[in-house]
Amino acid sequence: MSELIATYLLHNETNPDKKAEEIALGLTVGSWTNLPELEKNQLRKHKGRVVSIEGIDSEEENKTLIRIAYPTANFSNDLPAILTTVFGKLSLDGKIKLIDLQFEEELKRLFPGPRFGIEGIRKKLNVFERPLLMSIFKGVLGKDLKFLSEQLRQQALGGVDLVKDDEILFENQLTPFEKRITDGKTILQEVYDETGHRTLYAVNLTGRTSQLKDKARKAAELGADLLLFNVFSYGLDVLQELREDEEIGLPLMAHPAVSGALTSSPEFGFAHSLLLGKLLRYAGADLSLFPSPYGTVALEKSSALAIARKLTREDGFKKAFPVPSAGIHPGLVPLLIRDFGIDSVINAGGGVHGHPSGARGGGLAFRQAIETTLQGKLLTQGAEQYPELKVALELWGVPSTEVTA
Ligand code: 1AE
Repeated sequence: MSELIATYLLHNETNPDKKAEEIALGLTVGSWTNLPELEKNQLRKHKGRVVSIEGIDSEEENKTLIRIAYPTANFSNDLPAILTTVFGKLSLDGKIKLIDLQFEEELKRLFPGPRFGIEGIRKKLNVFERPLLMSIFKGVLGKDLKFLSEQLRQQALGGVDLVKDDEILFENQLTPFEKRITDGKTILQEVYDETGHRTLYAVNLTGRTSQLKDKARKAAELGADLLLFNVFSYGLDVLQELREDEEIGLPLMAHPAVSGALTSSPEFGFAHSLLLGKLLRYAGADLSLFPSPYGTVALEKSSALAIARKLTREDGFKKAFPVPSAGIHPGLVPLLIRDFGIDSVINAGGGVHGHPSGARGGGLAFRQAIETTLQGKLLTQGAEQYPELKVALELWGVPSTEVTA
């Protein structure tokens, strides 16, 4: 019998064995024990199974990891059905966190995974030997296309590989979706003709769910490079729908907006690595943004690394880019490369636009920080060679324990 195994973390559960059995029963056949023999036999193949119960040593708290196997016959092959089965009512039932889901091969094959993945995005850019650099439009609400175009040009001239919309830029009259794509293409082509540097633009796909596919298809028709998507404002299955649509066929960049409400508690919700790592990858994200351990909105290092692992380990799908973000400046580059390796994207908004020489200077400072780090040098050494990096380090500093990657 094919099964999906869910791992949960229980806090201060006085009788974990009983709780585990209640979950295995309650989330599947419910009142199985009280039914006549014939019905019991029919229901047996649908009952959940307690796989393991494991106490975790902790001085302050009593924690238990339990694993429950759910027959795949209980649900249809989609994430809404799977999540409702393994964490539907249960998510409301006390201190319980869903840590992981283990899919058997047969079930896993029904999910698409990234269309392009790390390799496909790298091929589009022809950049293979370093982390990619991404910047974010900032301060664009209420601004027109002329403003956006100039900001895009400056970012591209700074040598960034990707520019993404701010996730809070929605459909509006001053910078409509379709014009952002077409004008953006013109600017980026001009920069490419001038400098030979290719930058791709991720446009924010927003609006009502019923209109997303048409909008995304139009984006593809207009030659958009990538789509940015606020997955957790919509749902993982909406991401999967976009991924599976052959007329769209664009790389998908998943923004973590709203996900903190689902992941941040140590006692409730989903593990970061499950939601922002494994499930985003299964549903088809090519890039996943999440807070790095170092910036303004920081994640615990172990959580950030666990997300990256789920995005990049061998799992039968293409690998997706980890994008540790939020409050990133050039001084943090060595730490990011040390922790996330070269198959990651360094992503910054304020750290690019806040550079005293503007977005071009900000982009250059990041590229210089990456180059210096990959040469095995300290940033302070790079600053002797590169004025943009020197200014950035003076402004934002270098972590007190400077590292080479
Ligand atoms: C975790 C997402 C980060 C993000 O989307 C964003 O806009 C960051 O901006 P900065 O780099 O913190 O200015």
